[in-house]
Amino acid sequence: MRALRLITWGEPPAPTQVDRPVPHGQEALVRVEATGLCHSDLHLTNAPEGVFRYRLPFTLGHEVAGHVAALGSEAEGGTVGERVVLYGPWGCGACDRCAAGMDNYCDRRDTLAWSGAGLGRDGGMAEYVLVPSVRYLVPIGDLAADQAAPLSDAGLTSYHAIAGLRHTLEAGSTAVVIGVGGLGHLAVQILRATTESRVLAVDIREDALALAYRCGAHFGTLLQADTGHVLKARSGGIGPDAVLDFAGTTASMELAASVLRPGGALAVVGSGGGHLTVRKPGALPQGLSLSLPFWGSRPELAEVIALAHSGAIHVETEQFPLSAATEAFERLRRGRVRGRAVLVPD
Ligand code: FEH
Ligand code: ZN
Ligand code: ZN
Repeated sequence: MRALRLITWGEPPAPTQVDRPVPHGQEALVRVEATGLCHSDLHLTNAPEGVFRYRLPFTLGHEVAGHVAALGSEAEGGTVGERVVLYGPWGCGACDRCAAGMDNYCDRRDTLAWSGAGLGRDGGMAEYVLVPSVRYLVPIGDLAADQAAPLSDAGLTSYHAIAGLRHTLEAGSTAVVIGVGGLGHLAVQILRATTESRVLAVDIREDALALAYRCGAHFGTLLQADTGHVLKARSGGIGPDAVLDFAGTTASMELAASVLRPGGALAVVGSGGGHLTVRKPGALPQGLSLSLPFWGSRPELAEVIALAHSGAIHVETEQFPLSAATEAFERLRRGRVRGRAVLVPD
């Protein structure tokens, strides 16, 4: 079968022919229908040796939807033909966190040479993907694959980040989304669907602000010198109750800290490599809650899929055939993807 594999650190992934996997024991084999492309895939393919603890080679793709093609003899549940999305974080499978479906916060993560499908283990930028257990599969019913796949990472990560600051999102509150890309545009929709907050969006691109409005943002503004004043004014002059930073740069974090209301919450989701100084006494708002959310739990993924089934969230996607993955990577690298890029095996 065809697979896009990371073979050498620092080199682009290579289209490769590999044997179609055969599931044994509790494993399940999924026929891939769509796999989302994530900024983490860019980080992976740019990284020199030693940045990630993963063993090469492996197939990329950690945001995967398809249908069950075969089951190992000891698979507990699962049905051949069932349409599913992969719960992407794969932990040790034995600690309390993994037992609770929170592989994203596995207690033994630092001992593992992988983070999940396409992250040290073979992923879904291929015709088939082998999954260690059906517990990593979430049914999607008749949801389109290009909708379901991004929900397993972009959607789940946004949903989990919002869950961590929901305590600030009461009626009359204001939430700011910095960065309206693959994750941010879903965060806007999830906020509108699950809170009564006023939602303000910030981005550097006009077309991203247009997407934010289509997703239900009450207001959008380009990132510029007076953005802090604009956001404060748009949040009753007292500042937003919560900021979701999908950029994660020093500028975005400092903007968030400069506008947040005392007792507010900042979730830094983007891996922009920025930093924020925490000092007391210091410039950060009193009572600030800071979170660095990572992916989400399996139960949360089922909740995201249910939200999509309810029609509350829709993923803006740009589809590419798997054979055009190089173009998709380049478009993402240049910030020229609207919403989420999705690769479809051709
Ligand atoms: C995965 C592995 C490592 C870093 C970041 C990620 C995210 O893309 C998962 O959402
Ligand atoms: Zn990702
Ligand atoms: Zn674990």
